[in-house]
Amino acid sequence: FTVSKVETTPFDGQKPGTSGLRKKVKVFMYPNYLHNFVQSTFNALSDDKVKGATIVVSGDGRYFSKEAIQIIIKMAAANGVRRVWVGQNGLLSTPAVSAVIRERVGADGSKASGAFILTASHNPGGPHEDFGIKYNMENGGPAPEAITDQIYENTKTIKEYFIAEDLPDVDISTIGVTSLGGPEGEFDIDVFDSTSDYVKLMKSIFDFESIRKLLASPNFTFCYDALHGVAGAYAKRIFVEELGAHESSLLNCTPKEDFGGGHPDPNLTYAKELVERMGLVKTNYQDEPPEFGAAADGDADRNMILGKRFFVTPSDSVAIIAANAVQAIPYFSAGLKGVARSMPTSAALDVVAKHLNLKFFEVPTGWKFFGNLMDAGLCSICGEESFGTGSDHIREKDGIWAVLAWLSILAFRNSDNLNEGKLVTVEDIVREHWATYGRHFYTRYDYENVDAGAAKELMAYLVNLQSSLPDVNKITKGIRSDLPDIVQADEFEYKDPVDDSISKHQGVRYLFEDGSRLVFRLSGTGSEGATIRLYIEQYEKDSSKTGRDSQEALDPLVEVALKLSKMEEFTGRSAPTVIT
Ligand code: VG1
Ligand code: CO
Repeated sequence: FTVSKVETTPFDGQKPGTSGLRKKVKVFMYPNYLHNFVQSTFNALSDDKVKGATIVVSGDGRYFSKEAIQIIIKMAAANGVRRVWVGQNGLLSTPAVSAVIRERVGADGSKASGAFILTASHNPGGPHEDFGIKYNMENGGPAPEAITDQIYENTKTIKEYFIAEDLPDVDISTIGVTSLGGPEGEFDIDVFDSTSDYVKLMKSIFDFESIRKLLASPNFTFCYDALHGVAGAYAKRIFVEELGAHESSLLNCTPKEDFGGGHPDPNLTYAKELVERMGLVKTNYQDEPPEFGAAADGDADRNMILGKRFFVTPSDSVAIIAANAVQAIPYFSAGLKGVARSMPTSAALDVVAKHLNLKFFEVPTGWKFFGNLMDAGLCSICGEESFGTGSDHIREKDGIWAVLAWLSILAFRNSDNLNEGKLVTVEDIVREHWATYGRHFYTRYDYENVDAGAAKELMAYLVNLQSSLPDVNKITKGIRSDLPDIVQADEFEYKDPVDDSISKHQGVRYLFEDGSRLVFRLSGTGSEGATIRLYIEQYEKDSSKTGRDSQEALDPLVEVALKLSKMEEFTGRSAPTVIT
């Protein structure tokens, strides 16, 4: 093949958000739009990560992925990359990409130095929906802000990109290596099985035999919903082939380009079929709900954990995994190095860390901040309220891992009595946890696709308000006199303890004397307008009160949050789009 230098002009708005660049498919299809971003990424990387290097290109299989993969292969060849690794059919979950970067060794001993991940995660897919791209580094984690800032700078000044236009399209449906000659020598495209590296890693972390026994027990029933995302490919291999679950326990496990027209977001609103099956809403379902249910998002890094007629909040989930990991999961048997959560995630994990005397970190939203801690050996388990949970086995959150972690805890707790009558259920485990550590009532309100100007004004208003505690307290007492004082209000700022980098403006927080919190921030993953997220949390230590209904317990705080922020006045919305 030969290398062409193509002239181009910059596009506005190619700033990577919380997790890469996400836009409507039709935007990505503008001539040169994807090309500019990919070249800007290559230009932001040091030479050794491009010239002669091995990179991974794959994603959740959403609409436009196949075209994008061919373009990136041609641009990689033209930029001097030596090898491109592609999951079969272009499919790799986000956690599998991370695992492949860290674990896979090519036939010639090569290792990957990074990856383009093609996904917009939980955003819908299809010709009229979203596409996305992000770059992950040598450690398997998302590019740090220094790199994403540089990418953005490059997109603003880009004048040319390089592409091997005459390189034939590669058949990515067939496993095998294609070698082609270019001006700088050989260039390989290696199409490999999407699941095997990941499955091998999972087997090294968990005791598959004990999970297999749990799934085989007549007392235990199981259900997994991939919401038509890439998780389906892994669910079949792991839950059915390796662990013996019945094929009928899998819902929507064939990956589709448009996620069946749905919203591949594992929460109580969008994972409707699973929520019905698990008995969380009244339906015509006749069958007894399964004991355990879980769902994933489009790229399989998120998870929702459900028990029979029972929802586990993601903030509780990470705390419970951390509290049980050493006993229940072989990978952690030597102890945990530390734990971490994102700022808006509830403090359930903090209480576990204190009890178990573990190092603890609170980082801004987005997985990239956990990676530095893990690379420095400071953190083993971490999570976010947004249905993201993971550990230092990779540098991304990991939906299937979270399910295996819960199955391990259930297997461990039931190891003596599996076949005699009573099962220790998901609900039992959560209620016991609350009895020991107290409960963090938690809810998140999302106002999606709000006018961007109005969202900015609301945030500016809150930032300004936050600076005077007496004023804030005067207002809140006027709304609900029964609430405790707000003792601290600020804009969250994070100094990375490893590289001392500082991230500012990470959300406005109002902290109450009793540990309750209100947090406001703007989403960084949307593709249109702005999304305001409001996070509400209340801590209850009294075990006679931890069983209360969550919405009821949070009612006073919700009222204060909405009135204090003048939410309806600013946004014109009387209700959120989604509540999780
Ligand atoms: C959201 C979540 C955040 C998560 C991010 C990426 O970001 O709140 O916790 O890390 O999505 O997840 P934001 O900026 O929209 O609040 V994924 O599964 O979309 O890669
Ligand atoms: Co995701």
